[in-house]
Amino acid sequence: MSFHSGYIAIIGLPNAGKSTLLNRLLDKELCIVSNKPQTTRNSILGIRNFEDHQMIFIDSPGWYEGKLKVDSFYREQVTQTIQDADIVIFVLDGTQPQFKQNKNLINLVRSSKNKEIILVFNKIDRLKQAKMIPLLSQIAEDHPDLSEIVPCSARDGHNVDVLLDIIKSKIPEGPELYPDDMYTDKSPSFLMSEFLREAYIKFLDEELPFVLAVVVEDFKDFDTRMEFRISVYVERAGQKAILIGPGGALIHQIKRDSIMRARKFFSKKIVLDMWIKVKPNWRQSESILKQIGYKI
Ligand SMILES: Nc1nc2c(ncn2[C@@H]2O[C@H](COP(=O)(O)OP(=O)(O)OP(=O)(O)O)[C@@H](O)[C@H]2O)c(=O)[nH]1
Ligand SMILES: [Mg+2]
Repeated sequence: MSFHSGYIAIIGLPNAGKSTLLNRLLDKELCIVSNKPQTTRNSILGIRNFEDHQMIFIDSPGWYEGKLKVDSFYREQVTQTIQDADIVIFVLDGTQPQFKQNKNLINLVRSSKNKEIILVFNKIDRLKQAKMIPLLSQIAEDHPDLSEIVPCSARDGHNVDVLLDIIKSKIPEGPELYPDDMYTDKSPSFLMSEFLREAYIKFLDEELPFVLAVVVEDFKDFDTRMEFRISVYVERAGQKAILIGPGGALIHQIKRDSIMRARKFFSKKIVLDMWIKVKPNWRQSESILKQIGYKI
């Protein structure tokens, strides 16, 4: 029996539902999700093992044409993700299917040769059939280079099994690329910092979650317990005060939420020692981005 394996990139605009879809495809809450755009900052591998094939999904940051140093870092991650892939899943928010904003990203995918491109038309739970069908035929007509168009709901899982079958039929023959007990390339430290960011995005208003960086300074893994020492960087002292909250209320809430999430994910007791620190303009400075763990 031959074995099949391949890399499957998941790309699209911010908030399209890429990370929700990846979690569905993996059947695991690996990636953080929120109703605010620009939640994902790093490309993350999620590996799903079957008897005769291995699917290696790559979640990526939403494509955003912002001017900050950090925005070009995110775009670079998307470009790299596409290059690394055998198959590209382009996730389109079906409730806002604007192709104008997707134009540069579509061109980027087109310029990478020899890849199967699957368009996932997502969030169909929020769409009426009658509205969807003409939209889908228009997309098929305008984009003849698409291998498949799959209407899906990443949130409720509708058609995700169909998508898995399509992916399976397209992954090339190849060896097992990762050990069969491995489900991601990311360390527990990385995942813990993501769970913290997810909690901050949930509890803070629009802007603030995006000016913070979570860095794990120390991590210890025991049989039944994980210990993390973490710094959270913000740009100004006023922001630090907000993150701590009156009488430390917010910091306690964030800790409680992310500890619960991590405990469920790792099935271990979680000990979290967390400090908020100020580093002015970290998003603009290459050296600070490097210092806090962004590889540029
Ligand atoms: N109704 C509905 N909502 C969805 C669906 N898929 C994702 N969402 C919601 O859309 C929002 C964005 O989801 P994410 O998975 O974080 O989107 P993303 O594309 O990874 O976003 P970035 O990481 O910011 O680029 C969240 O509120 C999700 O719950 C879907 O199929 N239906
Ligand atoms: Mg995401």
